[in-house]
Amino acid sequence: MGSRTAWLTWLALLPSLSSAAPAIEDAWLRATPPGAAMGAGYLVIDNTGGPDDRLLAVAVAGVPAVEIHRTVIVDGVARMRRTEPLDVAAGEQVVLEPGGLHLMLMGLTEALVAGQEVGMELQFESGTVKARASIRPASGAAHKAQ
Ligand SMILES: [Cu+2]
Repeated sequence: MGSRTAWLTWLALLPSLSSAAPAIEDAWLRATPPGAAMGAGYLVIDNTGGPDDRLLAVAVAGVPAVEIHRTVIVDGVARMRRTEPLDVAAGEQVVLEPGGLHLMLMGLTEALVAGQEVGMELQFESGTVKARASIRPASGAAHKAQ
């Protein structure tokens, strides 16, 4: 009984450690051909258990610069807008997927090879979340848009 009470007290004192950071699901990067300087990444930010949050920055191992972009259609032409910070409202899932929100990977010096995995860090206002992203072949619908 004593240890259980202590544990609950500790949780009450440190709520941010137990529930604040969103979860990252299904993170993946699109494979790139040799010599490509840019790539794209996608994932789902699950904030169903947390308060309002914002994604401030993303780092991907081996990638010099990462931006958060949103693809918008302007006069029938797809354009990308930088979208930082990215609002992640309480109780919401924010989906980064081809044709919409995405991570723009810039300054690539090596190809992203399908089948490999890389580590990434997502810096939220509530803290930093680590995730693993798989690299998937650039095929099918992925060709249509960033
Ligand atoms: Cu982009």
